[in-house]
Amino acid sequence: ANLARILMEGKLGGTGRMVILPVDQGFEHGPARSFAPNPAAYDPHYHFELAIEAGLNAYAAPLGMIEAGAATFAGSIPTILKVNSSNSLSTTKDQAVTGSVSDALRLGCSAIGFTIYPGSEYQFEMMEELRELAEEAKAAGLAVVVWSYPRGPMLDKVGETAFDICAYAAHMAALMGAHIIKVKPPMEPLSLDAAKKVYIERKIDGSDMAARIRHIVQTCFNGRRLVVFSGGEAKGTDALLAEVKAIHAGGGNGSIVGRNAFQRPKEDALKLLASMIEVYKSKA
Ligand code: FBP
Repeated sequence: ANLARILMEGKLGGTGRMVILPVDQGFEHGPARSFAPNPAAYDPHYHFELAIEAGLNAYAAPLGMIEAGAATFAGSIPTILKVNSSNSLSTTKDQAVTGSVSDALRLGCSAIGFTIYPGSEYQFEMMEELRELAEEAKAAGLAVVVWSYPRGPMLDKVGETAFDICAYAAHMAALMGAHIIKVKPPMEPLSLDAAKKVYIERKIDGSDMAARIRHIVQTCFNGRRLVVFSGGEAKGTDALLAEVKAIHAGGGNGSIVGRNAFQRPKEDALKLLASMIEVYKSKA
């Protein structure tokens, strides 16, 4: 029922497509780097309002952000409690558990969100933490959203988003029982070295973004699990919409876009989100 709530909410409700607003960048990257471009975004209420006004499917954030808006916005939009977090002062590729299933239930959330870093020195601990939290969340009727971001000593910056590595990470999230899988947009690597350590031979088409997305969908149990793609650093509207069109054409389920939405003035963000929704509503 909670997964259905996310899928039925907002302007894309019932289409199988989703746009979600994630705001954990204050934790992951720091407050000024995240919110100084649009200071209204320091206020947790701003993000609830943005997601609600834009007609999004859900809003995802760490405990403090959800708590700060829960009393005012309870029941207005499905929320995803991000239950682990990293920060840019850390030198390790790991995250701390910063929320619980009982927090999610107390705050009326529809899902928990959890990051794994396949490839990191801490990947197995992260996966074990996810296993426990996902079991508890599912027993309580909550959906499980997994941010699966490859990183660690084997991978350089290019390898982290190489499409077969990205597909590998998405598949592991599906194997861990995620209902919604979140990965970065898959790229054709310029350097194959990092990727080759994992896959000796590529037998799949990665010629363009839609083909790469199609492969990610394939690895998410041939579309039996939902997969959404993050927005990344702030970029121009045209570049973002081109990516969204490729996600749609490749059969991806949608976007989970933070900085590209909350770092611009609200009116611009609402326009951008409306255009993204139009793409996902159109015939693929
Ligand atoms: P953006 O759309 O701002 O990229 O948000 C997506 C996201 O997954 C956030 O939830 C998270 O804070 C951030 O990207 C992490 O990115 P990275 O690990 O590359 O710093």
